[in-house]
Amino acid sequence: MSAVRSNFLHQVEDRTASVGIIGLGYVGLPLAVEVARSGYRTLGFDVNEQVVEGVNAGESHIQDVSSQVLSAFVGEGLLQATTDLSRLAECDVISICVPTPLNKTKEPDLSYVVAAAHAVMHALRRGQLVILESTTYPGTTREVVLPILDQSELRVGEDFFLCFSPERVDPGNHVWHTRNTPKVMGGITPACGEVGVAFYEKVFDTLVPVESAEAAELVKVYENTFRMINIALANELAQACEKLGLDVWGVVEAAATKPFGFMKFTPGPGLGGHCIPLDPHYLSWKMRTLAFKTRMIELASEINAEMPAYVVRKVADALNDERKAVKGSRILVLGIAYKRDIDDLRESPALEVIRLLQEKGAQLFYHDPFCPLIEDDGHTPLAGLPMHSADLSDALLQAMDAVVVVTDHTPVDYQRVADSARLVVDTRGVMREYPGWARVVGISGQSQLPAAVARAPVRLAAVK
Ligand code: SAJ
Repeated sequence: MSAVRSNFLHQVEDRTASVGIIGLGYVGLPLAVEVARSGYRTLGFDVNEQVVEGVNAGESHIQDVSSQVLSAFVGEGLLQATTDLSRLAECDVISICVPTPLNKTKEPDLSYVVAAAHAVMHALRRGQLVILESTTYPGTTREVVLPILDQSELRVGEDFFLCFSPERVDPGNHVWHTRNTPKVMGGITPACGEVGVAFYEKVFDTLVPVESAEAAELVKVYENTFRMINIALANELAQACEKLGLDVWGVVEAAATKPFGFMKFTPGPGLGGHCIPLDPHYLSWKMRTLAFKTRMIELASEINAEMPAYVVRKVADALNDERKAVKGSRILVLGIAYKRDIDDLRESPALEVIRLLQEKGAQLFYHDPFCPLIEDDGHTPLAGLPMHSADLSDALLQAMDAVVVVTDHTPVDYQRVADSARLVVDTRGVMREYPGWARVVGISGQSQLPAAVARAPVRLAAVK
C-alpha cells in the first residue's frame, strides 16, 4: 500500500482527518453534522454568506437538522462554515454536495459541479479524498471532474482519491436519515473506492461498494427513474379507469394487498420536486450521446407531464356537467406544494394546473397551510402574482364553483370542504374519507367511491 494511502487511512482511524463539505443545503448540512458526530473536524463551504453565518451561529436552515444539534458541534469546534474556498487545502476529505439542475432544454446543468471541481483543483494536494455526491449521469466524475483535478498534475488513485457516492436524503423522512440510509460508493480506481469506503464507513451505518464511479452514478439515477416510471404507470392507470368507469383508488389499494412482487404507487396531478422529474433526464441525455434512446423514460415523462392538462380537463368536464364554463368560474386549488406536508414548490404540478385554468379564464384562489405565498419571482408564469394562500372558510368554499385537491396536506379540514364546497375534483383520493354534501369527482373521472367501500379486505374465515 502506498505511503499516501496508508497515511490517509491512519488519519481516518485516529480522527485527525479534517473534512470539507461543499454546499450546505438539504444534503450537505445533514452530512456535515454526521461527519462531525463521527469525530472529524468539519468545515462547511457555501457561497451564501447568510447560510455560513447561520451555521456558525448554530442556527440550522434545514428542516432535518436541529439548531440544538448544530450548535453543539459548532460549540465544540467540530463544525464551522466559511465562504473561503481556499480553505479547502486544509481538508483531507472533500465532499461535493452542490445542485445539479436541468437547463431550459432539459439538459444537465453541471455548472455548480464544475465550479466546485475548479475550487478543489486549486486546493488539491497529496493525500486528499474527493467525493462527488450530486446526482448526475454516469461518467460525470471521470469525464468532467477528473480532467479538472488532473490540471493539478497529481495522479488519481495514487496522490489523491476520487469517488462518486450518491446522496439519498429524503427531506422530512423521520425513519431514514443520513446515517442509517445505506451509502453507495464507487471509485475512479479500485484504490479510490477502497479509500472512500474506509472513510465513509466511519460516518454511515452501511456502505455499498460498487465497481466504479459510473456504477454509483447509475445506481442513483436508476433508483429515481424506477420511481418516475411507476408513477407514470399509476397515472396511465387512472386514465384507463376513466375509460372503464372504475375508481382507480380501489384498484390501487386492492393491488397493494399483494404481499409480494408489487410496489404501490398512486396517480396524481403530475410530477413535482427537485429529484424525480429531473434525474431520469440525466440518464436519457447521457444515453442519447451514446446513440441509445431510453424510450421508457421518454414515454413516462410525457405521461407525467400531461397530467396537469388531464386534471384541468376533469375540472372543465365537471363544471360542464353543471352547465358552467371554466371561463369566469371561481376555482380554489387546495394544496400547491409538490407533495404532502412540505413547503417546496419546485416543479409543483399545481402551478401548471393554476396556469392552465387561468389561461381558460377562471378566477383562481389557493389554500396551502405550508405555502403562504406564490412569489412573483419573474419565472413563475402565473397571473396576479404574488398570490396569497386564502383562509379555508365556509364562505370561501361556498363562493367557489369548484375546488381542486392537488396536494393532500394532512392538516387541512377536508370535512369542511366536503360540507361546504359544491364541487370537488380530487386528484389524490383524499376526499374518500370525508363523505359530505359536495359532489366529488375523482382523478379517474367518476364520483369516487367512499373509502369504506374500498376498505381493506375482510379476512375470510378459514374454509374448513
Ligand atoms: N408522486 C405521485 N405518486 C406516487 C409518488 C409520488 O404522484 O406514488 C408524486 C409526488 O406527488 C411528487 C413527485 O411524485 O409530486 C415526487 O414525489 P416523491 O415521493 O418521489 O418525493 P421526492 O421528489 O421528494 O423524492 C425523494 C427522493 N429521494 C432521493 O432522491 C434521495 C426519492 O428517491 C424518494 O423515494 C422519495 O423522496 C421518497 O420516497 O420520499
